[in-house]
Amino acid sequence: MIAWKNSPLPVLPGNSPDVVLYDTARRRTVPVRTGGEASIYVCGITPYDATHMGHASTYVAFDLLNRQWRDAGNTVRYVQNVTDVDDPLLERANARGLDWRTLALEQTQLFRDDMEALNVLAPDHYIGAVESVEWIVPVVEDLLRRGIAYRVPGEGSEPDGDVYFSVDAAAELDPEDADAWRLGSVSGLSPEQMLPVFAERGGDPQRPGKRNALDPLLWRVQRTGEPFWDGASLGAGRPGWHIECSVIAQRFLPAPFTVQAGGSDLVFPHHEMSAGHAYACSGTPLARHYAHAGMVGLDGEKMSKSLGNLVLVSALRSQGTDPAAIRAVLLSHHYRTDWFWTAEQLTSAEERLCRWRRALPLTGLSQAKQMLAEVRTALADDLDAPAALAAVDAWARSAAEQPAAGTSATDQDADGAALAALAVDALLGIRL
Ligand code: 5CA
Ligand code: ZN
Repeated sequence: MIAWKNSPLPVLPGNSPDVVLYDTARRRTVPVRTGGEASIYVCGITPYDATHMGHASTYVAFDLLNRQWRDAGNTVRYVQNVTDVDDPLLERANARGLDWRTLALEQTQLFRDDMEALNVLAPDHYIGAVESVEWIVPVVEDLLRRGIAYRVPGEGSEPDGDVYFSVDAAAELDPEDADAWRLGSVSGLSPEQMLPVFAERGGDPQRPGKRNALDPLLWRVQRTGEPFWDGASLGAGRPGWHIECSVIAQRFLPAPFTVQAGGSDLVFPHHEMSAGHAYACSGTPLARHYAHAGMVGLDGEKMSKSLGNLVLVSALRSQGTDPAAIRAVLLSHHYRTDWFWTAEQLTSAEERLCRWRRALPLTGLSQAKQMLAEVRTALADDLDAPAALAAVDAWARSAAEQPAAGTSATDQDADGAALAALAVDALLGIRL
């Protein structure tokens, strides 16, 4: 698939320090060592009701990491998927009387437009689940051959032949390997804690014939009325969700890549199982680090397509809201906290951008340099965007109180304005 368009990323004088990041799998903040080559996979949308503030917040969070890495002198490889075939997409398409492909294309385009407006740097590879089916089939065949996957017999309305991943077989692959995947490696949850979450997030613990209730689906054989693909020896069908991201990430990124990312609703089972699949396939961990963004809610509930309590980026844009102000609201919360969207936050963000824009012609070079250094320090500390915004606020106050430029502006002052604008653009993705 094609991604969206990037506006050029400004290059700043000097470099950011290396980032420390909270790693979900280690349950602490760790230095991220990239050796100059960073790589990230951010789980993409299921395109049936595109870009609410929760999605936007997650993509802006990891866009900060992308920008921080680049400013620290890294090359960055960035991959994102689109879950363009899945149960909820098929259900929504049926409800709207649309072909599922039409709905997916329409919503994916809306998402691209929103990402471009929010100034999120585009991934290098933007890959649909549909595009990945032919890569997934041989991987599932191999897992079956090696006894890490198994077929479940049909029962009731379920046909014969769905393929499941054996979490127990995968966990026993190499008892000597300290980096081996075990159930819980990513989420740190016990099986008792996993069970209810698994059932909530697309798993089927009750399916008869499974070896372990937590085994996830790898291949769903064809059902009447559902889309299907040639599965070679697996039979016609479609892939499970976790294997999709696992295979796409392994195909386009090094093994292991630097950071597997997404919202915190993906820690378990999605990232746990994607990591398990990758280790079972390659004997190498999927990623070095796992990073997760907090959940955005509205009126006391998690914002979600299934609940329908959505504030859409596209709806605000069509009402004339400045996308930079939306971005400023998202950045005013630390990426790991859960928070609720309110209209008042948008008003405050608009006022904040006005103050920054008014300060620009007044700043001196040294004030801009100090702001740049403080923003870099804040972002390197687990992407502390609220601290970065506070640094820009302090700069704007000091420029307004002690204007360096004005009636007798010097070249230096013009350089200060240019540097301040570049810093806010390159590091925070906000154009003044
Ligand atoms: N297609 C899968 C990932 S492979 C998926 O979860 N799609 S999604 O459309 O439901 O979500 C897209 C991204 O937004 C995911 O990274 C998800 O974790 C994140 N996300 C979803 N809802 C919220 C929310 N309320 N707050 C923050 N992030 C969210
Ligand atoms: Zn994913």
